[in-house]
Amino acid sequence: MKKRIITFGTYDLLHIGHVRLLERAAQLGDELIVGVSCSKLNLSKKGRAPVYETSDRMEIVKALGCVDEVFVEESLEKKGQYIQEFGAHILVMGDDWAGRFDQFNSICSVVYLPRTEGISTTQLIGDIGEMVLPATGTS
Ligand code: C2G
Repeated sequence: MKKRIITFGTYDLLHIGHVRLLERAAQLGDELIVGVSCSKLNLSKKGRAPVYETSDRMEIVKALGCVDEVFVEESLEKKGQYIQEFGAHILVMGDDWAGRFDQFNSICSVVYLPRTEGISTTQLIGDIGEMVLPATGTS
């Protein structure tokens, strides 16, 4: 039987931290399924809309060699439903969510993987903003 891994995320402005998380998740089993958070969910989680729309983020994640399937994650509360629907054996999350999804240990294994240090979409947006509009010095 194939071991199915499920993970979730927004994956906006895909960066090396995202790729490393997905590659490590894929190594835990045979098939990797990714729930891509819809823009409305991201707005409620992070207080801003993603740069890329949901369908583009899904297409980008699906194009990665380690990803087998993508679907829209509509709500954080539906995780148990998605795990069962896709027959996932392991739920993988970054350790910024450590402990938050332990209740799903009753239906699958829950694994938190360490995040890649020093990079995030929020930080990238800030860095790009500074490149476009360099901070003006006073000297
Ligand atoms: N990640 C990482 N290293 C980083 C940044 C992100 O390992 N430097 C991981 C996160 O821990 C997460 C995945 O990459 O597992 C996707 O990151 P986000 O797009 O920021 O996901 P998030 O918005 O936290 O969505 O249902 C839960 C949410 O949908 C998770």
